Amino acid sequence: MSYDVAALRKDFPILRQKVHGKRLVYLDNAATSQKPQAVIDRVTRFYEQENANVHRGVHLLSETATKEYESARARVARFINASPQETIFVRGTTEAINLVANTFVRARLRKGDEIVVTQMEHHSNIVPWQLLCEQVGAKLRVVPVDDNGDLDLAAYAAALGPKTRFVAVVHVSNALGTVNPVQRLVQEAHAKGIPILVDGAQAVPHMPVDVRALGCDFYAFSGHKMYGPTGVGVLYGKQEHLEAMPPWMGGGDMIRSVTFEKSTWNELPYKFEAGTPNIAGGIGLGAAVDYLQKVGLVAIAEHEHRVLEHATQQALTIPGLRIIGTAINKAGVLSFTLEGIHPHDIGSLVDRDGVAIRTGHHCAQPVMERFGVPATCRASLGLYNDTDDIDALIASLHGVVRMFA
Ligand code: C6P
Repeated sequence: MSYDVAALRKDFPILRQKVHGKRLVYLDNAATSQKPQAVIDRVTRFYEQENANVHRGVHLLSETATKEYESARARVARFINASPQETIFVRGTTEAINLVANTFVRARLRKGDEIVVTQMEHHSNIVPWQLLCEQVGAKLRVVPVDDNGDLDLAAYAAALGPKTRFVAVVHVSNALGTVNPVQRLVQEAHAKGIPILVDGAQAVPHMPVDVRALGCDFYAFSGHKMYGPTGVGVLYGKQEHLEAMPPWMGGGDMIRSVTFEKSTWNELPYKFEAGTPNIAGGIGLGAAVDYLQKVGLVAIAEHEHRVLEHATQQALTIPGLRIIGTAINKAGVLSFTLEGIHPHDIGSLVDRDGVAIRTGHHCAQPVMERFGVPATCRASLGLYNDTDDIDALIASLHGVVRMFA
């Protein structure tokens, strides 16, 4: 069956609204995606009919909530080819990375050691490592990107040395759209005995992800960028690592027994889930995964690729437009500047035409510096965007250029 974007758009009630009297053209999916009716309904049904705390009660509602929450976890686990024990519900990518920094990596990092990251990381995959390095006296080593926004693979191989204790790389760059050759990066790190975390925030909504095929030790992503609720995300970790890691946050649910002398920890994945979790969020994420699987990740990837190609061709018709990030293997991100016009002005002007894009440094200041710009405009695609959305953006940008001419 061919990809029916018009039908898919109808699944997203927010897209029916007008913005400043114009059809909403939502091109800020890398920041957060919109939610299909199926996810909205699932969260509503939980609160209307199933709401109770999980893993605690013997009453029917609590049993139902627990069953639904754990069923969601199992479906999310299958979605990335992991086991439920290896699928830890967290608040999002940021929390997942901080968890790994403060448990697995903290335990093995000593003064003078190194953590390798890349120049295209989101702040969430820089700052937790920086904080840890400062506390321990370790160093961050940064692998550069070239003028297209591709990772310098020779520099990556060279950065993995005897002092490297950990690698943290982004799967898909939120600022450039570059898709990194993660499987290769994992193999090269493992060949030197170095564990590796992959930040998959911008990959999971756009392409099939199989954590076992990738071979990575940890994989982090956020529910809200993959058509699920905010406040829920996933840390995948290899079971052997998670078993060996100390807990991070202490509280209810993560313990087996507590005395003032000593506490013992719950089994996986609960050891890392202290306190009442985001139950509605987890159940909503399960519905988002069901939705994504129904549409099909391969079909979504192909569709978004076609729309990105159209966007790239059309963007080049605009005088003074420079695309930031021209890697050969790109996901649906078009970052650009317009000569002599500040990105914030562009963002505000296209908004008047109903077009939502993000402007700024996209929480990736080092990569902005690499390209010599303080900020860019960024159009980022979702499964419901079509070439009409792109044409609306392009027409609006032509208007901006005319206004400033
Ligand atoms: N990027 C963007 O507009 P959280 O906030 O924890 O859900 O995700 C953080 C994060 C981590 N890694 C990457 C590659 C990301 O893109 C993001 C979030 C958004 O690009 C908001 S800054």
